[in-house]
Amino acid sequence: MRIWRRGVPQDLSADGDPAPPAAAEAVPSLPAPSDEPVAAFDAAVPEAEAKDDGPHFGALPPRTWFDRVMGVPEAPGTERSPPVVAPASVAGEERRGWFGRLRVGLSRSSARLNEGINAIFLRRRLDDAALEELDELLVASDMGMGVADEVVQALRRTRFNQEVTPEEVRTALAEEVIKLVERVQQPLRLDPAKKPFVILVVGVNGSGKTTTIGKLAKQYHDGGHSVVIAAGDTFRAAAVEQLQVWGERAGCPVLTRPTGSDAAGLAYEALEKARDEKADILLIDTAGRLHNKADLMGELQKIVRVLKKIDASAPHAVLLVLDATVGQNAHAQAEIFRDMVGVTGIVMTKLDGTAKGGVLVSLAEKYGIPINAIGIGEGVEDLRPFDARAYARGLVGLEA
Ligand SMILES: Nc1nc2c(ncn2[C@@H]2O[C@H](COP(=O)(O)OP(=O)(O)O)[C@@H](O)[C@H]2O)c(=O)[nH]1
Ligand SMILES: [Mg+2]
Repeated sequence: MRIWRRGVPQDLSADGDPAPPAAAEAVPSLPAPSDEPVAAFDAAVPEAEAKDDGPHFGALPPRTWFDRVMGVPEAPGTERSPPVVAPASVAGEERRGWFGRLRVGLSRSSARLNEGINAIFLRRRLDDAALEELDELLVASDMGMGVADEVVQALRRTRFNQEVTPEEVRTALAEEVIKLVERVQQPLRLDPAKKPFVILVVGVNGSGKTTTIGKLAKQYHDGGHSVVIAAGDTFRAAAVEQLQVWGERAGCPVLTRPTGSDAAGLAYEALEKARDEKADILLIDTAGRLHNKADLMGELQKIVRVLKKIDASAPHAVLLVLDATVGQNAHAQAEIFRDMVGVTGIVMTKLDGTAKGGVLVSLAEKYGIPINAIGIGEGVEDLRPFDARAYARGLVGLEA
């Protein structure tokens, strides 16, 4: 195994004494959302990962239901994130400050909702027909029937047969969304008693696992924690290279093995190494796509098993990374990974690239799994703890 530190490969055995870890009491979780930009980080993420689908172990079998849920493309290498372009109405908006950027990020979702709300409620009484149209709009926006019914009932109770403005409907909608998603607002909390605090990152291919690990590593490192990264997606060469670049930027060692190696073996060595070095945090990347569900489950469960041989309480967090652009497919993914390996929290990525940002609401309602953080872009500052109010107001296009 090789360990990469600031891009320089070193043999683990010849690594000498590690630097003492930073004070453990600093920054127990991701920084709270604020309008202050996080440490400047302007470099773009390399495109290699998006282009190179990496080697596969033999030919892929025909697509199955599992493949569709897991986002396996018709032909390898065809999956793409949609381009991140804000609609013209907000394109000029200053992209500074987290709340502003969140609002811009969610603008595809809010534009779709608002067009619908405006069309229904401009100079119109709140009658049965209008409420029915609103219900349909909300269900179509991926928010789920629960929130649709709540909003419709709340408006029926308070405003039936009165004139309502689109603005009032938006505000009522935001309040209902806040109520629903507040329950899952829960930052990823580190436990300083667990050293290292082991974070296993799972999710389908392309959901944003590697990028999220890079962002977390940089934020934790900048917050004074010592971080070790295990490049556990040994299925794709590009994933390893991508993590090495992130590790170099974050100033964190990245443990790697050649493509096709046993990921559980790597995870085991990484935990031993992180322990020896008295690292605060170990982040473990995983492959998102294997030949089938049994292979994927086998690999993830093996990783968990070997970690427990060293620390029976590890992994201390299992983060499921979900791509918001897949819409309702996120539900099936949540179910699969929850049943396969257990999930302690969700990171929802790419809320900036989709009109389906409402899926977070139905996910919260249906599964109640904590949402630890959301991603609204590819830069390190684009990952923050989930804030129910900011999200809800951004989703309907209101100021935070
Ligand atoms: N727009 C946007 N792109 C993201 C976000 N998170 C990840 N990505 C991009 O999604 C693509 C796949 O991410 P990657 O981390 O390689 O996914 P993995 O296969 O799960 O490890 C990359 O091009 C990332 O830059 C996000 O929050 N917003
Ligand atoms: Mg990856």
